[in-house]
Amino acid sequence: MTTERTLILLKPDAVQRSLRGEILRRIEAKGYGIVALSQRLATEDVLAAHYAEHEGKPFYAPLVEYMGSAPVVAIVAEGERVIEGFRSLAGTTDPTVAAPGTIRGDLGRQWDLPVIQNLVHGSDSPESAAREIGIWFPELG
Ligand code: IDP
Ligand code: MG
Repeated sequence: MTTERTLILLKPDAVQRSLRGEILRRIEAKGYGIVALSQRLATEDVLAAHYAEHEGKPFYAPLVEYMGSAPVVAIVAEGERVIEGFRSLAGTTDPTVAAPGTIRGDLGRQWDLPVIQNLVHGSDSPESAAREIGIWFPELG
């Protein structure tokens, strides 16, 4: 068994639309554990570190602006292959084409903006997870 951890963010649109409970329900129903959870207004420094891989892309500035525009909920979840498993629960990046049954496919809708408001972030590899958990929850490092 490969128990691992991932960093999940409930983005500002999820918080503003009161979808925290619905999204957490899906994470818990899948059987993942919640190791840490906190709602906060992310600083520009945290967002710049978190999204460093996207610097220079056309959606980078609107992405950082959107993520800092209202509180997010940062979560560390744990479980067998949770990194891959949460990405599967979340669905593909664009909610319009994300499969029904996924968080983005069932609940996401805003795509016609400079940045895709797609409710959640999930780490995409063990290396990203370790790096992102260090940014959002340095005390867990
Ligand atoms: P992911 O969240 O599915 O891993 P990434 O490619 O890592 O997708 O992009 C990070 C975030 O940047 C996305 O979740 C979305 O909010 C935004 N984004 C990605 N690609 C685009 C785009 O082409 N236009 C606008 N926003 C985008
Ligand atoms: Mg990504």
